[in-house]
Amino acid sequence: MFSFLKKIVSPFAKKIKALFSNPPDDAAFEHLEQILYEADLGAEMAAQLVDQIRGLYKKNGKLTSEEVLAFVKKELLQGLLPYRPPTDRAKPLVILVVGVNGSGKTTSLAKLAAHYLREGKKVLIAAGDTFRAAAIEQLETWAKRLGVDFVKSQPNSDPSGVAFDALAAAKARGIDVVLIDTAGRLQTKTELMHELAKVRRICQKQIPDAPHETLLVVDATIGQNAIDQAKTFHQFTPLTGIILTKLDGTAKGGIAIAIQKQLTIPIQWIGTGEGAEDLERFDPISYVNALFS
Ligand SMILES: Nc1nc2c(ncn2[C@@H]2O[C@H](COP(=O)(O)OP(=O)(O)O)[C@@H](O)[C@H]2O)c(=O)[nH]1
Ligand SMILES: [Mg+2]
Repeated sequence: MFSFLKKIVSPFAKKIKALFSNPPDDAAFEHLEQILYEADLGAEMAAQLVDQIRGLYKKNGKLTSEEVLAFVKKELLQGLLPYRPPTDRAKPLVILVVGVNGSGKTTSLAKLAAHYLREGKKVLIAAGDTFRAAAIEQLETWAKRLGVDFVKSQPNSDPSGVAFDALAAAKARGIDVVLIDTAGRLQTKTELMHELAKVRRICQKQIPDAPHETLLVVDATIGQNAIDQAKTFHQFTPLTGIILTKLDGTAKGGIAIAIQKQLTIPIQWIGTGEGAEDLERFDPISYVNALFS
């Protein structure tokens, strides 16, 4: 699990260990704060951890680097939500995928389709990103490649209409999982956020408790902005989970921990590449363990 971490984030533990192999001076503590900050744990958590470790050294000057590492690990694990598997009781299970432009929504949706296909489910994907013709084509290409049902409408049409048609088709065809793509939107554009709320309302006209999952796709490389994005999206369209993408392209794996410490929305999945297979379930506790393995 989380094998990609070995390549990119593991040096994190190694760096901390090296730093405390000799009794630390002020520069060592500053360096530690920088390492934690660069790993994207957030400025506040980084500063707090460093203060705590300074305190530990005051009490015991003979602290070993292993003990420092064990302390950091214990602190990171504290308060992390345990893994929550996605809902799978509803049929069809309706999953709405939201997020800003380029975060990896469409790719993640295709990865989810591949995941449910492997589970033997009948999958339908809906091209709710009606903003650009190219977005509809991108999803249609995935649908063909994966061999799943596909519902679209005209470019620039109302995305709620696509959602409505997709759920009607899913009910008629005995589909197990419906994945609805949406156009990228900045969380600061209120009218676009209201459009998402409308997509949800229209889904409920077909299936009263749909969407069962609303997943925010967040690019891990944007760092602490991820937290602001999640907070605002959550206000307009209650999120049940997060897909954190592009963890393969960043040494900042700490953002996953920062998100889980600051929000009560679980990261359900992480994206670790551009292929349909590059999606892993996220369990925060195993993740922290992997960071330190
Ligand atoms: N390396 C990497 N690239 C990703 C990942 N997820 C998406 N991408 C790439 O990010 C770009 C934008 O993805 P797309 O799904 O079109 O984003 P959307 O605008 O949110 O729908 C594409 O080039 C994807 O291949 C990931 O987990 N890792
Ligand atoms: Mg897209």
